[in-house]
Amino acid sequence: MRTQVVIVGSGPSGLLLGQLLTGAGIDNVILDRVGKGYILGRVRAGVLERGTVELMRRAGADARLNAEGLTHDGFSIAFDGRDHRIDLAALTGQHVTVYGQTEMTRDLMAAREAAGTSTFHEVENVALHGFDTDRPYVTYAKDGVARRIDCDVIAGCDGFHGVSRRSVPAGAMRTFERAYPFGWLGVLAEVPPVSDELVYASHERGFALCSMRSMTRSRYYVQVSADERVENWSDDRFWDELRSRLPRHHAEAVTTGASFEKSIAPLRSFVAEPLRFGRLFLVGDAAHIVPPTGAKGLNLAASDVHYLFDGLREFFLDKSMAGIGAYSGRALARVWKAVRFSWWMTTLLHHFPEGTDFEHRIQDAELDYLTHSHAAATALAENYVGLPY
Ligand code: FAS
Ligand code: PHB
Repeated sequence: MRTQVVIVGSGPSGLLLGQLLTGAGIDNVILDRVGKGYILGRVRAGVLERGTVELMRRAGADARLNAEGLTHDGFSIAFDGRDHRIDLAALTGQHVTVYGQTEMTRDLMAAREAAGTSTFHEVENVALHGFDTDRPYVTYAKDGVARRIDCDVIAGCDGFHGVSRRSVPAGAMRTFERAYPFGWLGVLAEVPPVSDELVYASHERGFALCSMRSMTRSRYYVQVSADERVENWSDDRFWDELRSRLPRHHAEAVTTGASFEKSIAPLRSFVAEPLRFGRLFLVGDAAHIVPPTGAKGLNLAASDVHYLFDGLREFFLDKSMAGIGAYSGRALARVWKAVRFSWWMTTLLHHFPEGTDFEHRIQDAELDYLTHSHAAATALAENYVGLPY
């Protein structure tokens, strides 16, 4: 088999890139090691930047997003028993859209199927070859049969644990990492959210986040230790702990109910440099990971796709290498600013058990500054809505 671009990974990165390439008449194939059901069963991001929404429009996959996505003009930071609203619209003239990554992925899968473009799910042993030449190819197995796809470019959209980054020769890549001493225990429940905007709560017992997927489906998180196990958390224990970390008026307004998804996500910051290795390009979580505090992971995957698609369109349609040559530098410049913001917001809002009294006072001073300075709130707001591409 031959195609122009092999995309490894059918998550948001791979599907978004595939749709843009198809729309530009650039042939592509997606490979994923799991099935559609497994991908759609993963619960992840919930907040989309304007750039991500625009890419969904360009991908022809924004109909449901426009109909069901919730426009949010602000969010609150709660501490010391009070709420402090960050007015995104007044501070930046922009808003964010609350729409689950699962639904975004579902829409992109439907658009890809409508376009009749190939995705091979439940493949095994994907291996990347010859990407240091101009004749790369990918091998894999499907139903026990070995297969090969010759191509011009490989897009590694296969997430943090994928094969693409691992295929880069030793010494050709630098990585930068910080692990946090805690994770997020998240639940999904068919109950109305406690507020019509998100509430990020900082408390000495730990961080909590009140989010949503709709006005009837809530998404809540509490900070837990890095070694915590989800089986230690009944629904009752979760609701009690969540309410203990919220200001009274929110705690009393929480509608509890049976969770239908409950999982713990570790928190880490990670960046690989560079993002290009000959004809192999790393995209999204294959290249970088951020703690979800700033709602940047999915949105960074989208901006990577924007830069790479620009480059591939020049490469295939204008026969120019300039765009693919600039991809890594352009993408990493935005990645590092989002990594900084996600680290800053995580450090600001979480409780560090090993933290010194000095560090706890600095957190208090940062929150005080943030909620009394227009400049500080504007800096937070412009990062939260998403810096320009
Ligand atoms: P993905 O990991 O989504 O997709 C990679 C795909 O590649 C998968 O389908 C996988 O099956 C496939 N793959 C892997 N290895 C392969 C191989 N060897 N061969 C073939 N296929 C392979 N971001 C936010 O903005 N806000 C959040 O609240 C948030 N919460 C998160 C919670 C959790 C638990 C996790 C893990 C992440 C969260 N994120 C959040 C970040 C998340 O949304 C990612 O940024 C987003 O999924 C990135 O998309 P992709 O780069 O497509 O990677
Ligand atoms: C979510 O709804 O899953 C969500 C929202 C905002 C975040 C992180 C997660 O910062």
